[in-house]
Order: sequence, then C-alpha cells, then structure tokens
Amino acid sequence: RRLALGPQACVLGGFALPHLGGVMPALQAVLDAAPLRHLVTPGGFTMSVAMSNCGALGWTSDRRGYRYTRDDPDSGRPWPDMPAAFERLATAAAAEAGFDGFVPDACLINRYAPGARLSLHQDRDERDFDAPIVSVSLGLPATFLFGGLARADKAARVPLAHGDVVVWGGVDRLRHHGVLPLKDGEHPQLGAQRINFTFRKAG
Ligand code: MD3
Ligand code: FE
Repeated sequence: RRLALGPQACVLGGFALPHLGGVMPALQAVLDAAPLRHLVTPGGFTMSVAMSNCGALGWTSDRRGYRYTRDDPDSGRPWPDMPAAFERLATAAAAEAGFDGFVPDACLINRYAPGARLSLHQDRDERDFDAPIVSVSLGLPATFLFGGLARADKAARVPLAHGDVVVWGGVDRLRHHGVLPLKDGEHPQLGAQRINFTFRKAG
C-alpha cells in the first residue's frame, strides 16, 4: 500500500479509491466549466497531454512561457473552484505521507489519451518549494519516470494504477519526473484514458 520513492516521496497505493464517489462527479462539473485543452509550449510544440485546472490558481503555457493565472485564458473567467472532495483527498494524502496541514490552491488536471506522454521536467513554477505536491492517478495505468536533481540522473520507472496517489516534498521536491507514452487500453470506469490530478500550493 505504501512504497517509498525517496526520503520524502512515496506512493500510496489505492489511496484515492474511497474518495472517488465524491471526486468523479466533481471532476465532470469542473471539466464542463473549463474544458480540457492542448497547451502550446514556449518552444511552439503542442502538448500531447490535455489540461485544465480548478482552484484559485491554474497552470498554463503559451508562446510567452509557463505561469499560474487566476483566470482561464480560454474563457476569461476564474478557474472553477476546487471541489471540496478534491481538497479532502489532497489534504488526507499529504497527511498520510507526513505533510500535515497541506491546503492546495491549485489543481492541474492532466488527461492522457493513448500515446500521450510528459517529458522529463522539474516543477518550479510555484512560489515556494516547501509545500509538497500530491498527484492522483485515475484510469489506465502509466509508467512514471522518477529522476534526480540533475536532468541526466538515471530515472527509476514506477508503475501507477487507478487510485494511486503519490506525494513528494522536501528534498525530493525538485526531482526530475515524467510519464512514458500511455499504452492503449480500456479502463472499466474511465475508458481509453488516464487522468492525473496534480495538487500544489502555487501562490
Ligand atoms: C516528482 N504530472 O503536471 S505529477 C505535472 O502524471 C506532472 O501527469 C504527472 O508531472 C502526471 O507537472 C505526475 C507528479 C509529480 C509532481 C511533482 C513532482 C512528480 C514529482 C515533484 C518532484 C518530484
Ligand atoms: Fe511535473
């Protein structure tokens, strides 16, 4: 149920499952208000992962750079509120991993169709690196790459299944990470896709 990936990083196997009765309808409402979209990187590439956000701040990218915004650039309206069921899941997972009092102000929603991937990167667009990051995996399984502080450090491969939650903080907060291209498949609840929530304290 619990696998250590580093001194302050661990996988909580199946931790999200008891929360999904509240989380799945809330996800649908968020995506109705702020649909998934493929962002463009500063280098001009369209990301294979489709993204949306909820919470006070949302992560976005365009030719000008990566940043957090209060408003959805597509609609001009604030990102949808963080559903209570999302916040409860994130706070409970962080506490289980030893990070008490985590209150996220941003939830990035990533949708992987078969073939979609996320290349090795660091999360460094947040204001302070003291808060942990909580990541929830739903739907098709994926292989997560967990590297080191230097991009060239060899990355470990970690399988992530429906309901798994990963919590990273402290000395592991700036490690490189990514997701291998999603394999084709059909998940009983979510169909041919993987959904990831990445909860952060961004502001
Ligand atoms: C490891 N998303 O959106 S979050 C991202 O499955 C992102 O979609 C991944 O990486 C996904 O930026 C997984 C996992 C994650 C987040 C922060 C980390 C892993 C991390 C910080 C340090 C080390
Ligand atoms: Fe990341």
